[in-house]
Amino acid sequence: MTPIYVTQPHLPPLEEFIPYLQKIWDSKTLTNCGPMHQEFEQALSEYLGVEHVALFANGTLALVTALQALRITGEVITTPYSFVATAHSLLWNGIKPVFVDINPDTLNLDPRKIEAAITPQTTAIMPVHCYGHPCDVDAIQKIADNYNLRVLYDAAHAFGVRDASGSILRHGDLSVLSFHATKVFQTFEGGAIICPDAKTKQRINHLKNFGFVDEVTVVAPGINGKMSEVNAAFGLLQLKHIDEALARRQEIDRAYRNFLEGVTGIRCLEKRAVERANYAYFPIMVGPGHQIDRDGLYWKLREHGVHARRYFYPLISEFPMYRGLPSAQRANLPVAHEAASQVLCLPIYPALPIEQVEFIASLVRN
Ligand code: T4K
Repeated sequence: MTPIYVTQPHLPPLEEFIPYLQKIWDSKTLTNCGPMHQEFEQALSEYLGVEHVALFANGTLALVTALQALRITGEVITTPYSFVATAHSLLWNGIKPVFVDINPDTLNLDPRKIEAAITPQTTAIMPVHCYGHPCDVDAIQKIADNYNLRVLYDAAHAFGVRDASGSILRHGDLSVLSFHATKVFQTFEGGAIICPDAKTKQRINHLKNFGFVDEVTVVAPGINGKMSEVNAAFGLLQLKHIDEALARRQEIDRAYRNFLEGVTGIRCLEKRAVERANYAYFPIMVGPGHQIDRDGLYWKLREHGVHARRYFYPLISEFPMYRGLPSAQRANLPVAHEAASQVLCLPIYPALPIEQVEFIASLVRN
């Protein structure tokens, strides 16, 4: 039985990649922001409709650097319902995460609960567009403006998502993407910071290259966060195939919703009203009304070769380096705890045949 994983990268035919590699071989420039890197930054900012893109070796380094670029210190309000890299990027900067509960419908940071968590040490809010569903960006910005806080979006899941006025990545001070192999748009490993102005982009460029401005000038204790030429070249190729991949994901999302309609105790997350979604994940909530609980269903699917994933269980606030924080207490995060105990992300990727979607849905149904 060939396993059906939660995701599988969308790979173009290998021969399409050879001319890109040939160019790299000819130029002998392998990294340090060479021609592929520059071309990919330009192509991405055009595709996404954003001002500036700074490429990174992965999303986590991009998050760590984005916090440095904004000079964030003290306490940052964030969500416990995310991949652990969100909060780890704060600890790597010596910043204290303050967990705030999520909204039960969107599973994103609940703006109604943010104000109560603000203290004199709070300097920023770091929400996550979880599963590529946009946060309530207007409500979050209003709070940030009132309290003079910065907003850094962890947009690791939100490639290509657009609201009525354009890319979701335009909101806040900065947004961070991940191009990891498991993402909608991938460069094997990779990430990016989306930023609105050239000055910030320049600071980010320095920070991701050890702080170098020129051969003899170092302005900050920067890191090595650069994306290599091979990853950037692969990104350029992927861009040519991304629209067909997104369209295929939409078909799979639709098929799941049809096959799962009316199943007692199973809730598909409501589609958010956006101009363009990316169908990055297909989370279902396995409620108490279902015949078996979430973990029972997880193992049942595994027995049939279906590797669904419990993103995001356990909550970040449950891991040893966070659970001692006052904001990590269970009583502070009831919605997040309930979501983490019910969620199951079903396989979704462009090459998944609809018959397999039907098969997976039938296992959930019966
Ligand atoms: N912020 C958020 C909100 C994030 O979700 C993430 C990453 C980050 C920040 C940090 O960005 P990066 O630094 O990673 O760029 C995965 C990913 O490693 C991680 O990137 C991702 N979020 C997270 C949600 O999921 P795992 O532990 O689930 O990966 P893994 O190896 O179990 O892969 C899942 C399935 O995908 C496998 O069962 C098979 C398939 N797969 C995986 C890989 C790596 C493939 O078919 N090919 C592959 O190459 O963490």
